[in-house]
Parts: sequence; structure tokens; C-alpha cells
Amino acid sequence: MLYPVESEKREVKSLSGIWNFKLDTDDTGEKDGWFTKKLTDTIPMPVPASYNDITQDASIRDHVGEVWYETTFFVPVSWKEKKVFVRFGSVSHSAKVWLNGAKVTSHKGGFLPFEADVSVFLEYGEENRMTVKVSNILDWSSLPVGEIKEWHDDMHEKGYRTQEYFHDFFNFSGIHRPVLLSVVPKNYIADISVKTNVQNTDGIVKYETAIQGAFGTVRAKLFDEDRKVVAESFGIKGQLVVKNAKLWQPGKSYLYTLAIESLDQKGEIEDIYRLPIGIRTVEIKGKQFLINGKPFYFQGFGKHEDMNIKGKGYDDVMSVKDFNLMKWIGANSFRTSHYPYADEIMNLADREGFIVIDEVPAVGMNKWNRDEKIFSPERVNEKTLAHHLDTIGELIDRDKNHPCVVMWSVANEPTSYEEESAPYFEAVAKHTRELDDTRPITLVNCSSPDECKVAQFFDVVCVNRYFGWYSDSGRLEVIPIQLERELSGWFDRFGKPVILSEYGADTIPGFHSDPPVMFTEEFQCEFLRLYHTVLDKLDFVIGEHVWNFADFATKQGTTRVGGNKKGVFTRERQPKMAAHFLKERWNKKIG
Ligand code: BDP
Repeated sequence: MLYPVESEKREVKSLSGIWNFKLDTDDTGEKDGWFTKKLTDTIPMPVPASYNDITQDASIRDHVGEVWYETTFFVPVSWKEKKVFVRFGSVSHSAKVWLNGAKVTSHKGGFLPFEADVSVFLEYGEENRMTVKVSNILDWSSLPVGEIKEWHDDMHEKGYRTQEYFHDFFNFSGIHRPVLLSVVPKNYIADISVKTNVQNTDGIVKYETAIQGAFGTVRAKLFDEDRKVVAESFGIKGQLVVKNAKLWQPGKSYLYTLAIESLDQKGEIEDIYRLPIGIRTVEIKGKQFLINGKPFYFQGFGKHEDMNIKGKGYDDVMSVKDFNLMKWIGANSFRTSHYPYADEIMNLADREGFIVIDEVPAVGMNKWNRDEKIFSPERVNEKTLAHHLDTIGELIDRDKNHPCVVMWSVANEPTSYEEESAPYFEAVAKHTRELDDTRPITLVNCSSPDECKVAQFFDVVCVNRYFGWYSDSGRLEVIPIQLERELSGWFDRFGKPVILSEYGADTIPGFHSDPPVMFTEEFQCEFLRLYHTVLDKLDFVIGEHVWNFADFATKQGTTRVGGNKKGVFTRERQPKMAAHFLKERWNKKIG
């Protein structure tokens, strides 16, 4: 799927702004035909943003079920000669869209884009009304998984229901990413796929395009950053060779521009799309993760899309700030825990030379103190698997051309010690490899090396560990012995490189204690330091991702005081003591 960009043949119109919004308290709006006319009794709601923290109304913040959004816009008559798509960056977690009362599309999955050709539904030269029904329900067939609990007891009002979920971030909901109208020629470039390689000093760029409608031929031109053409080819697929290619490298991005032109029978340009690409290779050799043939050590974070008021709404300001903080601290990479991030963030990672482990929203497939089986017909089952495979397909379709993405992560902390998880993840791994044979794959584990049934299907072992926090709480002295045993256990059994993909301690800024106690800034620093003593000894460890980049919102609960406080930065993006500690370590390591 191509990100909508402008060119001399294409236009993009943003529908961001203040939309009309309304709760659907009993989910009857569709039956009652709310999409057929202008919504009544609405309140203003910004798009993109989560709706939860915008108003002063807890029933909106905690709403379970459907809500409605509506906006109006004009399109010029000249667009009649074109094709017009509407593209939602993401809507959490499912959406149905109507234009002028006609259904145009629906989508399930809250963290990936979807688009629809709306050309035939538009009123050209007139006002158009778009209505969107959004549901934030999570169940065992969605990702993340969740469960609706109906309370049938005399302690709760009749009909009381809650959304139960088993992951540790707030179920922010709404239209989270930009809504764009993308206007393209009638015959247009529908997709481009690029795979790069390096031979001696030459960069090899294999491209493949998909054109909708009639066309004569396709021309591919590759420009360097000085806008000089460095290679050219004809055909819907082909190969470009760049002499003395400048490689896209961690911390040192170099982006070529691949301009794909579709030409009509007379040789006139009908459509043109410019795709930034990076030439680089990724490979695993023994204990090492090689980028452009050089061993790469992941240092950085598991992050979240999360901020005050906007929730998970995409924000350019926050996005650039986060990259600046990551550069300041000496991070070179991050994982899109626990769902794909906005296209705009991936574009920035390409531009800034950040390395990304790209994760699907398969999170919550765990027990959280329940003793039922998770991989079973009642919970994670064939339906979940089908949606999981679709989601991986959508992710790869969206992100396949990003040089920043070096590995796909197919899940976070499932109960991978259950026998039934093995065929499930074998299918997931196989599907992922079929869709992309250029990147390694991983699953983020929290099972033990002895019990895990799935790590053999993946290329890298990612493991999350909280010794001294959730177990032996406050006992820092256990960290070295337990961590070394654990990590060595993974390597000894599976023989694959290991990334410590989460480790961290909740920390309240301004809390101090010496000797350190839990929740203080001293504790967070000492905790990280002790983990590092082990990581630095083990040559099969290829990375450390601290949990978390910044404090973030979670659902309310007795173990969360105003959210998860394991951030190295506060939710407002100010450094805790540990940020200075990591800055010192990581800037040395990178240099
Ligand atoms: C890990 C989860 C992460 C949580 C973290 C924590 O992967 O989502 O936020 O624990 O408890 O198990 O802080």
C-alpha cells in the first residue's frame, strides 16, 4: 500500500480537523440509520486523536462499544477526471465508513491503514458528508485480544459491561491517524515493492510495480539526494544498479528517491509516484545481527504511541520530539511495542536512520492470573489466527519498503509454553516468511527457555525480563545471577542471538533513596546498571531495549499509579535520572 503523497499527477487533501462526534450508548445507531443524514446532538471532536481524554465526561473516556464521527468537505469538479481514495491511517479498533449515506468500506484492526475508492460516491463541486462508525471492542478474534464481561449480579446495574483486556496500555479509541483524500489519475500506480542488495560497492535495487488500468510502459528512475539520476530502467519490474552506492546506515540515513512513472501508449506520463528508499542489507550470521555486513547492537527502547490529552492520536510535534530525545540519549533503535506505529513515524525513522523492530498488535495472549488455557477453542483460536495472518499481511504490505524496518515481531508475550501455541506460531512464522524473505523474524517471549515451544520458528530470541521487580521485588542483588542464567538458557537451547527486549522499573520522578528502594530514581539507575553488567559479558546478546521510553497510560488498577511509570522520560518527555545514566552508556557505545 502506497502512502498518499503529492506529485505533479497526484493530490492529497487532509480531512484532519474538528469533526462531529456522538456516543452510541446501546450500539443501535447503524440500525437506526444514523449514516443516512446529518448526525444530531453531536459534540466537537478533533481528528486525529483518541476521544477518551478530550472531554470532562468519564462515560466517554470509559465507553465500551460504538461511537460516531462525521465531517463534511468539498471536492472540485476537476476531480471527476480522476480517482479519489479516502485513506484512514488507523481507526481503533474497527470502522465502517459511509459517504453521503452510501457504505464505502469497513475495516477491522486498530493500528493499520485502510483505504477505499470513493470516486463514485462523491458529489463533485458540492458538499460531501462522511460518517464513520467506530467500535473499540476487543474480543478473542481481534488484536489485541480482549473480552467483554457482562456483569449479571446484584452488585452492578442491569446491562453493566466492561471491556477486559490483558495488555498494559490504555484502550485508547477513535480515529487515531490522519484521514486523507488521495487523488490519482484514472490509470494509476497502485503499488511499488522494493528489495535492495549490495554487491561489492554497487547497490542493487529490485523493484516491482502494480498498475491499475491501461498503460503503455513503466519507467523507473533513481535519484540521489542531490536529485541526480543514478540509474534508470523500463518495465513493471526490473533492477537498478547504483555504482558506488551510498548505503542507508544506522544513524546515518541516505535516501534515494525511486520515481516510478507509468506511461500511456503515446509515451506520455500518466502517473508518477516518488518513493524514498534506502539501500541496505540485513542478515543474521551465527551470533550476530548484520546490517550492511557489520554487526549491529540494538540499544534503545520499547515505546508507545501515547501522550497527554491526545492519547494515541498522531502528532507531528510529539513524533519529532521523541526522535530528538532518542538521538540525545544515544539510542539507535526501537520496537513498535505493541502495535504498528503511524506511517509518519516510520517515515521519520527512515529519514533519521533509526532501526525498527516492527510489531503487530498480538498482545494480551497471556494469563494475567487466570488459569485457563489461552491457545484453545474458547480464546486464541482459528479465528484469531486468521486475523493475525491478515494483520501481518497488512503490516508487511504497508512497511515492506522501509529501510528502517529490519525485523518483524509477530507477538508480545504469548503463553508460548502451551503446546497449542506451537502450531499457531509455526503458521504465523511461515506466513511472515512467505510474505517477506528479506527480513528476520522474532517473537517477544516471556516464557522460560526450558518451556518455550516456539522460539525455534524464529531467527532472534527477544525476551522480556523483570528480575528484581515483579519477582524478588526490590532485591537488586538477584539480578546478575538470574539474568545470566536466563539469557544463557535461551542461547544454549536455541543457539540464536538474543535481545533483551524489555527490562525496567517503575520510577516516580523526584523520589529518591540511598540505598535505593523501588520507585526511586536511584533504584531505576542501579537496576539498569546491574542488567548491563550481564549484557556486556554475553557475546550472543545483540541488544538492549529498556522498558519504556516514556511513562504511559494504562487502565486503572492497584499496581498502576497514574499509569505505567517505567519511562526513562516522563509522559511529558522530561528526563528522569536514568536518562542521564543511559545517555552516558549509549553515547559511548555508539561512538
Ligand atoms: C511486560 C509487557 C509490557 C508491560 C510491562 C510492565 O510486555 O507491555 O507494560 O511488562 O509490566 O510484560 O511494565
